[in-house]
Amino acid sequence: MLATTHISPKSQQYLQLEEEHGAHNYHPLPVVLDKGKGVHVWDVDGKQYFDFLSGYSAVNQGHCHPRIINVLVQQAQKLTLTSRAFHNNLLGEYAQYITAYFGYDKVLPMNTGVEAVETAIKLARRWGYEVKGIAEGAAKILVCENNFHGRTLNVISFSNDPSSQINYGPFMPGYETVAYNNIESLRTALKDPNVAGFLIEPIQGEAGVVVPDEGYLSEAATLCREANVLFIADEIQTGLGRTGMPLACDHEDVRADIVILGKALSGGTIPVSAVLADDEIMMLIKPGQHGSTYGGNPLACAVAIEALKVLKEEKMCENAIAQGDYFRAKLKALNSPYIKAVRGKGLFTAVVIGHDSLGDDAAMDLCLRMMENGLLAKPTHGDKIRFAPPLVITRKQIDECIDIIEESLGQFV
Ligand code: IF1
Repeated sequence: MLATTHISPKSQQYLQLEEEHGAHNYHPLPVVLDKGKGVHVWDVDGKQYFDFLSGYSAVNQGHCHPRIINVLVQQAQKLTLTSRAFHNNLLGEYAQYITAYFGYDKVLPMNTGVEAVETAIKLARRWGYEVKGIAEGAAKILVCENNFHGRTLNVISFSNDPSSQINYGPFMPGYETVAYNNIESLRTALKDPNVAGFLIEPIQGEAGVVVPDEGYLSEAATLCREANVLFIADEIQTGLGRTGMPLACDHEDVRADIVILGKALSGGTIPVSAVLADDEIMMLIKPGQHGSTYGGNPLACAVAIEALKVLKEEKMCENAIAQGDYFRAKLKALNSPYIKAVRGKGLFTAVVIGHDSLGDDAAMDLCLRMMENGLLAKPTHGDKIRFAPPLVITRKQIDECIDIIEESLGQFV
């Protein structure tokens, strides 16, 4: 049974406005936030919370990081958008910085994560026809079961989550699903000579922080190379320090043919995404064959450079590993009968909640109790709760959060 939550009159006013005038395409926790700083957010009544969702890993650097906000404000007062009809003074500097940062020849700048996913799929198909020699219109992209790559019609075409797909058809052809973390399933699918690319989340986020077996990513990359198929890593949620490395693929020294970035690329300020690839792939898109109004705008370029600098200079990857390992160890040490599993890498953790005495809404019930106790997290797919605080969290703050989680579990009935 869901915990009863107290919603203040002030919060109620905001919820009412959303309810009346906004589309009902989400069901958020009943909390209204109006301030964020570092690992904390505050609601309209001034109550402080630890943010353990981080905007779905868009706020890795912490809310309103001073250096990123300063660059945002400075650039916003100079030049925000030129369109790509003209050059601007920051795109070249940004392209040089991010390609050197990750070790690729070129970057194609976009805005939202799904736009970058769409871009990567177009690149892979284009490569399939013009380099691999697949017959026009026959190119296939392999995707994983329980994937999440965004919500455009093309991308939901290869989702197997009914809530993402139902009554949105007809869907785009050219996709084949393989089992995640299953080398034999991939090996079989790669026998098809029309396969151009394999699109994968190095750790599946929405599916509940599903970490593949050690070695899976590197073996999958090897099979793709042997089959002359592009390995496409969607690092929108797993990248930029979340798992303790610049890219989650780095844990296995896998160099994807195409890397997709988003979310924390702007430190949670404005939508900035990017596709990285070498010339053999990236130069297949000629002038006028792809783009977007805001892609590569000077404001995004300035913010993204600073967001990347901050990650490195403040050693957020190292902190993600240290604090993430500590957090999971402390969670397991609770020995709670309600925690069935704890998994993750870096500061990307999920727990599976369940017990005979609990109903199906146990994960949401626990999230509501944690909210009352000062920590915000949200269930994903029923019984899993994702715990992903900003990468600036300290050990002391982890201890405070473990206490909140323990107290909330203790209130479970
Ligand atoms: C929502 C979660 C969902 C992503 C990966 C691409 C995108 C995402 C691996 C698209 C976006 C967001 C979307 C947001 C909630 C959140 C999410 F997985 F992070 F929890 F939905 F599954 N690849 N994930 O995680 O990026 O276009 O949104 O910038 O749609 O509810 P986007």
